[in-house]
Amino acid sequence: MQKILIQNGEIINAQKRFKADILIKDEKIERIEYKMEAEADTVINASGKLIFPGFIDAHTHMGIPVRGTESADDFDSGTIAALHGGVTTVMDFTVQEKGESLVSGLERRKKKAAGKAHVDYTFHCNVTDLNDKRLLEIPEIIRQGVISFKAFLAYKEAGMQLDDRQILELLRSVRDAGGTVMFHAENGDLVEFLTDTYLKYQKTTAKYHGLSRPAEAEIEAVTRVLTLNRFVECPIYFVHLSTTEAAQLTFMAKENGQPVFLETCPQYLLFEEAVYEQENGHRFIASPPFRKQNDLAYLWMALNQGVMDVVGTDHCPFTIAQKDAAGGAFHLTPNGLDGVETLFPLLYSEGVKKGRLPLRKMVSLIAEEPARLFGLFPQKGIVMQGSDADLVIFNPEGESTIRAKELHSAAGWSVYEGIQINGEIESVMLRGNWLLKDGELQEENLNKGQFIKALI
Ligand code: DUC
Ligand code: ZN
Ligand code: ZN
Repeated sequence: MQKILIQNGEIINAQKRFKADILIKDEKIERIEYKMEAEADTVINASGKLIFPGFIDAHTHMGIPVRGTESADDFDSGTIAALHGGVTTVMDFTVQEKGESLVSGLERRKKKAAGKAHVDYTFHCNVTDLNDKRLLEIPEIIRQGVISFKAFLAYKEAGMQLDDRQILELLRSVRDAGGTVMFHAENGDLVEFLTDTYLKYQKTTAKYHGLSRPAEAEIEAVTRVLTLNRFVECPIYFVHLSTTEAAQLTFMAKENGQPVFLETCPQYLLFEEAVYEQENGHRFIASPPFRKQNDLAYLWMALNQGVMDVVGTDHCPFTIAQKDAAGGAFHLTPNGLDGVETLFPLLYSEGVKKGRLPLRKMVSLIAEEPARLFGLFPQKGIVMQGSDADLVIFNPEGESTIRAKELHSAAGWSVYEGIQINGEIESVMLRGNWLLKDGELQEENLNKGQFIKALI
């Protein structure tokens, strides 16, 4: 493979920023040095540019079944979107059918991504049908390079919800095997009860999506998991936290020494519940729903102060036709939004540029920390000698506006339409191959995404 030398850029890692040249060979960063003397086949001048480690979206759902339909992006369109947003690794989820083994679910998911993905990928293992046989498979899944297991405290109607005994068993088995349990934390019985109550009175508009999934559903679920886990002490990770109280509770548990890690998503930092009362509010349906202004402010503060560990997107978009198919009825509209392409642009523009998030903290949230928590560090998540040459070259000058017609999701629209963005991603490299070069997609390097094994 050819040697590439990138000169004069400023490297932004989570721990430090510095000016240095980067020499790339055989998919790896061979050397980093200030004003390097080196032979190279190609020399790139990155003067005035910021160089980030390839970003990691720790939470995507490419082509999954939701409420009778399938999320619009598969691993092809979804990772084309990812690379345009500087995301060079996506962490997606397996789908376990009723009665299916975890190993079989992982195999099927791997087949869906193989040869289609344009960025690297890993999986978290969904555990939706749990019994003793499934528990015995956990060490084998970890041997196969998948070290995180996801439990749902909601989605009873879809047969995905685990009860408390199952959660305890899962926590113990995963702890013993060296993994992490992730939680979708909403009290599914409360959600089901409130949903049925609203439906009884024909209350089906999008507003009732929020009302049927109140803050208390998240707070109770988080409290329960933290309580149960006191008896096990398995590393746990809450996905898409949306409320002040849940973030505070998890942070207190962290301070008390529980191995607990927290994620939120851009949609919970940017949208309020009032969105559901706008025209076509049902198109913004995602679970958990959006909250109140004070929650948004708290979540930004939590990012800034290190209360949150990761920002993932929960990328799970649907076309307008899919979103509208149930005539706006909240309980039938597929839940999920686009996100993977706008993860970095939104955090940079809404966070860093608005003084709500330090630049290196942003890199921690969407590169180093997800790599560390999910067993990819230092292969991924940092610009360092010996790491994979996954790089984002970013020009901080200029401004633009998010336009769905310029995005790459197959959904064809975006909840982020019209938001102002600072700077521009110029080039993106995956293991030494340019995916995007000076804004141009490099067709010859597509379909090279690989399954990356995570290590405990
Ligand atoms: N929430 C969503 O909005 N979509 C997919 C899955 C989830 O938990
Ligand atoms: Zn979820
Ligand atoms: Zn999700």
